[in-house]
Amino acid sequence: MSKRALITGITGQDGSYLAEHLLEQGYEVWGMVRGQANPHVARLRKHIGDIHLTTGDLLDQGSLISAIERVQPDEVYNLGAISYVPMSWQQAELTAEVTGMGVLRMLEAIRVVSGVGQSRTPGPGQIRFYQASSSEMFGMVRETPQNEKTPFHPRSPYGVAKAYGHYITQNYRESYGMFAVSGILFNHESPRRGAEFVTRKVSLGVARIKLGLADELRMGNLDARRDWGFAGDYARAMRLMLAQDTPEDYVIGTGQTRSVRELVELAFSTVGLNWRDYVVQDPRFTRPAEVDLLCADPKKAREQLGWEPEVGFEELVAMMVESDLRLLSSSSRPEDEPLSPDHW
Ligand code: NAP
Ligand code: F7E
Repeated sequence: MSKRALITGITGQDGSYLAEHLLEQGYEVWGMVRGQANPHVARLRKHIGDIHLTTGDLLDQGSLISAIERVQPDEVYNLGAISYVPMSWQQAELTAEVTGMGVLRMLEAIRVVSGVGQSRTPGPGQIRFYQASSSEMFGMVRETPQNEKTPFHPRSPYGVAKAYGHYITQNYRESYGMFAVSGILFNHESPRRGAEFVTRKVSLGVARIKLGLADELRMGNLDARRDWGFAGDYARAMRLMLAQDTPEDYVIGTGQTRSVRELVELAFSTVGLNWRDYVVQDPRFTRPAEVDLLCADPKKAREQLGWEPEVGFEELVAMMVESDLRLLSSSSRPEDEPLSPDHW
């Protein structure tokens, strides 16, 4: 019998890679999608055919219970979130509801449908739960590199909401014996990354300039440092966490940190241009509070999961720039089509 997985956030970057990976592993894959005529669903169907869909919204407890009742999953991957950090200052309450409270709602849906409570603990065939936690929880870091024991100091409403999701996941594991794990993932990118995030903004910007469609790229803080990996590698880690005998939390990252300046320099150099001729610093893209430095210590994942990233930073940046050059050169792209994450 193949395993059945339910993925929230399946229309996002990670949802697509995880769905592909689980299909390769022989899973029956279900995605939870929200909204009426959500345009992201058509894109998903076009690229990943062999999935089942059910409706639900992390803001709506009843819809999550219905989704779990309908799908009867072996595993739930909770990837749904408002994930763009700057938006979390503009819509802090919504971010808390979706990114934070949404985790509690999904855990409750699993608990209620499974009939788990203080007097009844989960059995061997219980639903396993993965929470998409984030290195943004480390925020103003207390130590470098960051591991599973590093204390949190989130710097945005997004980071605070993710910290709540992390702790409530741990709490349901400890309170009810649920198989619930929190994957603390550092930044991971791909040609499917949303255009608002810095790597994709840069790869699209470089491609536009190279093709003569733009003559500058406006950026925020070039000094911030991140541990950037490839999203496809991180999807493998999610499944491995749920395949262990006991539920534990894991840090997933490459262990290398680069500045936004290094990212920009490398991306321009892949097309033979000097970034200094095109990049303009614009205070509109700086944040009320910044996370200056992130760098993972993925030792536990390496030793216990056998997980290693396969795509390095240089390969990742080249992959993204080449993909955007092809995308922008494509004659089939209508002139008025927005350059959004819709372009996979
Ligand atoms: P993403 O591309 O922004 O995708 C977010 C997904 O959440 C979309 O599928 C979106 O669906 C869904 N969503 C938004 N509001 C929802 C709601 N109210 N109910 C249900 N679903 C909702 O994010 P990603 O990069 O794939 O990241 C996946 C998860 O990992 C997120 O939780 C993110 O916070 C976390 N994470 C990401 C990174 C990273 O570097 N990528 C690192 C650490 C953690 P619609 O199509 O309906 O909008
Ligand atoms: O910013 C700096 C910016 O928006 C990275 C999400 O997936 O990863 C992501 O969050 C850095 C920041 O990602 C621009 O100030 C400079 O220091 O790509 P980003 P993020 O905020 O790190 C974590 C792990 C998540 O969990 C999140 O969901 O780049 N930066 N100039 C800029 N960033 C953007 N977006 N745009 C700029 O122009």
